[in-house]
Amino acid sequence: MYFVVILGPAGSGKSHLAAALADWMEANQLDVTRLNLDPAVEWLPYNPDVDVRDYVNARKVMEEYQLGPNGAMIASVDMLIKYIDKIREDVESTRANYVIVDTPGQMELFAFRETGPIVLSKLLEGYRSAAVFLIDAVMAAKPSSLASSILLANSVRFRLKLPQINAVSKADLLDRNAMEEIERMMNDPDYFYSKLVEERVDPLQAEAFARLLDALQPSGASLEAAVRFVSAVSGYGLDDLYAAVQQVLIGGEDFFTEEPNPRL
Ligand SMILES: Nc1nc2c(ncn2[C@@H]2O[C@H](COP(=O)(O)OP(=O)(O)O)[C@@H](O)[C@H]2O)c(=O)[nH]1
Ligand SMILES: [Mg+2]
Repeated sequence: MYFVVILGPAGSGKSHLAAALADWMEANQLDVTRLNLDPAVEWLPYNPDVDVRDYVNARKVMEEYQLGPNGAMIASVDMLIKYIDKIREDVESTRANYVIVDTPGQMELFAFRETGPIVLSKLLEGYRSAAVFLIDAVMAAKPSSLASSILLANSVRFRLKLPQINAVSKADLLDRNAMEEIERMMNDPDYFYSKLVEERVDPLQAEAFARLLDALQPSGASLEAAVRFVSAVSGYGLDDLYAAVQQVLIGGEDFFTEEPNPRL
């Protein structure tokens, strides 16, 4: 069993991508389980095979403990710890080759608190897994918001410690030029710096960011340096994304360290 964990800020398209990727994989004769890990979601664009809401439902937690939406979400993720072994058993009993994991809409309440990463590591323990972090096309189109999205992507990676593929979602909203521009910024820190300064970001901060980007992105043609574009609406890039995921899963966790960045 292999796990593909879909991550990204609220509204970045995690649930829709989980649905589209699972459908794409099934259309290519792969066996997929859809796991919804969001206790607060009201509606999903797919039918989950395993659903945490069967164990913990944020709406009920809200009513029962008289909490607001954020409090209920925090309490719900905390409660998931109690059920994660059962959820794991439910997933294992599906005997699928791949598990697509759709994570809570409110990523900050999941990835950056104490219990979210514990829930995830208990779920994934002993299995090969890859994370896909989504950057919303709307956020990627502007240099300063692309920079903050990249910082966020790296923060999540620090927290969850999974091999991570970063992908720009909703690519159907971008034309070819916009994609090339994003690709160029992400692959060329000096160019990114100049675009940030053009946008009136403090040059010292822009320079610090460019250096960080340079240090964080493995050099050359490595898998992780490549930006991917995907669309759940048009299906654009699903084949590339699957290929990248596959490479991570087959290469295992050593994959990213095969070509260490000579600057580090
Ligand atoms: N244009 C476009 N919109 C999308 C795409 N994927 C998701 N959306 C929209 O983005 C919004 C948030 O999507 P959702 O999957 O719920 O995001 P999540 O909170 O990260 O799970 C919804 O209104 C979707 O219709 C896409 O590939 N293209
Ligand atoms: Mg969602």
